Amino acid sequence: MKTLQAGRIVQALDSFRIELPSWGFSNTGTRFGKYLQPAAATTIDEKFSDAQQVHQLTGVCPTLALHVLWDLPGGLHDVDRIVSLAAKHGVQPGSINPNLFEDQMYKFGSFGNPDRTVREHALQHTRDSVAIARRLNSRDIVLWFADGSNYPGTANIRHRKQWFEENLRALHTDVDARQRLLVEYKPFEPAFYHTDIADWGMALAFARSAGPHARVLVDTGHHYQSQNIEQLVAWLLAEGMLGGFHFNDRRYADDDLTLGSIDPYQVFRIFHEILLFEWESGTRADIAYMIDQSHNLKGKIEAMIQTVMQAQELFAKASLVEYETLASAQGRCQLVEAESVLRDAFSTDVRPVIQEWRTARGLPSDPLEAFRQSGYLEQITADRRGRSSATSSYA
Ligand code: AFD
Ligand code: MN
Ligand code: MN
Repeated sequence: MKTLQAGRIVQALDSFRIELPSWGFSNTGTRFGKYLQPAAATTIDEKFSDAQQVHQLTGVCPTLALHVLWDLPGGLHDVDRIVSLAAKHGVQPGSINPNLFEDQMYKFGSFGNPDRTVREHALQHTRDSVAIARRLNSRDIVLWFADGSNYPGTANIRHRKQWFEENLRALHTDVDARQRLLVEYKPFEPAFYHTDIADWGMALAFARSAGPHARVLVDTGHHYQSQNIEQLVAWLLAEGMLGGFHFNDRRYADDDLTLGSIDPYQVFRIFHEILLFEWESGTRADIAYMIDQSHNLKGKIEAMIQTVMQAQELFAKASLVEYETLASAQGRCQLVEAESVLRDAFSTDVRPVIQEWRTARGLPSDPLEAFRQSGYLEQITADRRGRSSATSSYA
């Protein structure tokens, strides 16, 4: 590999950070049941401890996304505990995720519920979440709604749109200059006829309507089959409205599979659009890279390390695209030449340089192998055995 290429990989790796999800360390399941893992985290302390392992072994996961009802059941009263856990484990609180889908009152929706009192309750929960974020110095509040309907004729789609706009605008007045509302979209599940924020266009419209501190969050598992995700990423970048990602992969639906396990080239193309935008604009895109996975079958920590390593590898590959060569070939409509610029970068084995990058920073060259050798899994399995319970669908 040429020295210049290695230098670009090092620069890319130095800039790349990815957030861990607290819910990725605890037992979860599908609607058909859960396979309990004895080593799964059952407390927020254990979630921080597991996140610490991943960060110490990879060096690029300094923050942990928190789910308000699961990680701060006491709301603002739990903030001091989170602060002390963050100091103890060396991982800071990351994005704050309100829970607008588990409470029985949300049966017919949260922000989109026809009952004004439910909408007001949901708004208050998100306001509490903004306050928690401010106390924790967390910038992003991630808004994902399960709201929708299962049958034609059971919901007034335009009324629900208006109720969302009203609540999002009201919530936005609570957000201070340092914070952001990230509006996430998902085409279906759990609603199967319509979802109130079903695609990136609806999320974009809601974010714009809410106010200047709202952006769109792209969950890579939340798209229809064969949707061109990098195209909408390029649009959101051009519009200055891309807030961040929830990374996972999908084969059929919102499967929360390991990033890049099904289509690594798509993840590379997403990273390419971002890095090309940064090269052309001469600016750093202000994007929150976050993992959203909670494996039912893979080992929780092993799968998290695997995702981080995959993300680094694909980001490093994307950093090798020769932009001048690409622009020239595109300008001359030399299709094979232009396509080959991307394919050459994607085909480059960047792992040796990544291993050197890790070693040079005092990190294990193979974080997965280091984790397997560390004895941490055996230790927590013994400590936690019997405590995992089929509590919540996600917690
Ligand atoms: C589920 C939802 C959505 C949300 C995540 C965390 O589909 O992706 O961001 O839970 O709340 O995966
Ligand atoms: Mn998500
Ligand atoms: Mn999801």
